[in-house]
Amino acid sequence: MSEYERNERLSEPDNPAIETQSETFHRIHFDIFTLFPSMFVGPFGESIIKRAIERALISICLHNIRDYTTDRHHVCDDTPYGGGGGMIMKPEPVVRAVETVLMRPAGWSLPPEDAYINLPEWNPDAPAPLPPDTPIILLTPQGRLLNQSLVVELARYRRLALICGRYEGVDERVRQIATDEISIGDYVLSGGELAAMVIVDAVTRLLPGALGYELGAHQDSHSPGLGGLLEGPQYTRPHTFRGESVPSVLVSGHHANIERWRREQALLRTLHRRPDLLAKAPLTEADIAFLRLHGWMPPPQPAPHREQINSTIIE
Ligand code: 6GU
Repeated sequence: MSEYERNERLSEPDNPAIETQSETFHRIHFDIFTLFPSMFVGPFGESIIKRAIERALISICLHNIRDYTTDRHHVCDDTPYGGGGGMIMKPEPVVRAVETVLMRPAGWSLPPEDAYINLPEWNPDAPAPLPPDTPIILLTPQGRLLNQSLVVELARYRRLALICGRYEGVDERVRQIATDEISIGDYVLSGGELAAMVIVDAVTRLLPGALGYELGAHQDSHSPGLGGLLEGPQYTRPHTFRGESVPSVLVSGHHANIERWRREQALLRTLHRRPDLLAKAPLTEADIAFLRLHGWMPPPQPAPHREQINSTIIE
C-alpha cells in the first residue's frame, strides 16, 4: 500500500450550508480512524457515496491509526492484562490520532511523509480539548444498536468521528474519548470498518441530493415517511415476467387507489415479516381496520402511569 493510500483524503471539505429551492442542508465531514484504510476505497468509490463526495455533500478523511505510532515496529495492539486470548488495541496510537485530527479543522489529515516521524505535538498525560459538537463514535458490538432514528440523529451533525475497533477489543481507556458507542447488530464482525461504512452509507443517503430523485429516502422501509413500516412490493417493466403480471392497480393511472394499495401492501408486509414494527407505527383508523381484517390484534395499551392518573383526577 502506498503512503498516499494509507491516509487518503477522499475529498476537500469546506462546510457552508447549501441553499436549495426547498430546504437548507449541510455537508457532513467524516473522520474515520482505522488500521485498514484501504478497506474503504472500494465501497466509497462507487455509486451513492462516490457521487455524494463528488457533489461535496459529504467529505471523508481516512486516518491510519498506525501512522500515529512512534515505535520502530509501529505496534498498535498488545496482549490483554490478566491473560486470555486475542489482542487488544493499545490506547496511545488511537487516542493520539483522534485528538490530533479533531483539534484541527475538518479536512485536515496527517501529511503522509510525516507519519511516525514528524507527528504534531501531543500530550499523552492529559486529554486534549475536543470539539463538543463532534460525536466521537466507537464502533463495537457492545454499543447501542443502530436503527433509522439513530441514523437521522447522526445526519444532523456537521462532523462525525468514527473509530473502528478490532473485534478482540480496545483498551478500556479508549472509551474515555468516545462520546458514543454504536453496534450495527447482534453478531460479531472482525472489526468496526464494515460498521463505519454502514453508518456513512445510511447517513449519506438521507442528505438532499444524494439519491438524485425528488422523494429521496422519504418512502424507504424504516423511514419516518412510511411511519417505520416496511416498503411493499415494487415492479418495473416488463409487464409480465414468467407468467406473473404487475398488479393491475399499478397500471390503472388512478393515483388515490395506487396510494391506498401501496399503504396496504406496506401494512401487510410489515404484519407478516416484522409485526413488532406495527406497535410503534403511527397507524390511522383505516390502517387498523385493514390490519384487523388480516388477523392483527392491536397490542394492549400500557396502563397509564400513576401520576397521569392523579393529574387526570385533579383536572
Ligand atoms: Cl460496530 N463492530 C464489530 N466488531 N462487530 C459488530 C459491530 C461492530 N456491530 C455489530 N457487530
